[in-house]
Amino acid sequence: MKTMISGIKPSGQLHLGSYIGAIREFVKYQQDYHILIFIANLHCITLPIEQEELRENLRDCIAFYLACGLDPEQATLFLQSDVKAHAQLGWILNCFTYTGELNRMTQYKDKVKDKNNLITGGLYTYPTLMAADILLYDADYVPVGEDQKQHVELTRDIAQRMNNRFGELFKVPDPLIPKVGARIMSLSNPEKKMSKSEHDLKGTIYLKDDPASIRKKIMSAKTDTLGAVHYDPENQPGISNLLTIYAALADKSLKETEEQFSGMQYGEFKKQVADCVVSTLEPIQKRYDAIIHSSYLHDVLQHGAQKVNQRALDKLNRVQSAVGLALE
Ligand code: ATP
Ligand code: LTN
Repeated sequence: MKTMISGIKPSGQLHLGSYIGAIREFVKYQQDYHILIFIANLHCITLPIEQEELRENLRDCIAFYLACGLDPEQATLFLQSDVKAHAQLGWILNCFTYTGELNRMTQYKDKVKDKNNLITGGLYTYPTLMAADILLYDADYVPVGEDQKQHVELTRDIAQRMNNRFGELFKVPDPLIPKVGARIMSLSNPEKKMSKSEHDLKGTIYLKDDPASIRKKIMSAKTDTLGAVHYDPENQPGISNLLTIYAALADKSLKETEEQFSGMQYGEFKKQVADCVVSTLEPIQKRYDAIIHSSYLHDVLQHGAQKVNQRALDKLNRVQSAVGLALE
């Protein structure tokens, strides 16, 4: 069975983009792959965050993983910082990555551009920690949204570089990007990615939003004056984004979805998209409410970390030894 690994960095509230681009994909794959899904908590402190907020986000993240359908019997779910080898391998990989490579990371460049951000060393070297997350487990595939593709490509470069120098140390992983929904855009500004870090309340559908707010956000989503429901991200980014959301959630192709709504008024189209989002999120929220305060969340994470700890440690030891860090 092939191995897959992915994680979410819950530095804010999870949203429809996190669900469509990531969590839903994890759920789809869990039966057919040996899948490891973690909470990337070490990545959450790369930008300032209050400790109370972070703690709440971690709890939410594991609760949403489960509420969205990840099954701890099939998928291994754990908290990144519970498996100490991530940070340790991250350090080693840091020393085999060039600053020129880190300077090219678009996510980093975007964060630097925002003058409100304090830029830490952690933010800069974040991609090497992500590479460690992946390479520790010899993952074949990394299911991620479009924005993370560049980080997986850097991971491949680091793995190949170290393999060339030290022999076959790491499996070189492939990114796995969803065909539909790899980049859900903001509803209020469809030129920008729906994101938890932008504080774009009107443009972001949070997984915790109640049905009335979801409907309100979708009904007031920015569209255009062309008056035709077409998939044309360049000229009709708002409509194309709504089509993508519907297609992804209804498990249909974009072409089929476009045909389904062709000739419909924008108001009616939006109403149907809203119905689809609400009917997807409502059962998830019910399951979330039922588990959010339970100690089951702890148990799942503890069990997950126990399952992977030794494997991660073995890999770390092998790398340390190959690099010359251990006595013979
Ligand atoms: P954000 O910008 O919201 O902080 P992120 O990409 O930096 O998000 P995560 O929340 O950790 O960080 O992303 C988790 C996964 O969800 C990643 O695979 C990412 O590619 C995917 N993802 C995030 N936002 C979207 C989106 N708007 N559309 C599709 N996939 C997304
Ligand atoms: N960088 C990712 C989260 C993340 C991740 C990973 C995803 C951290 N480590 C390893 C896949 C594999 C993000 O911001 N979305």
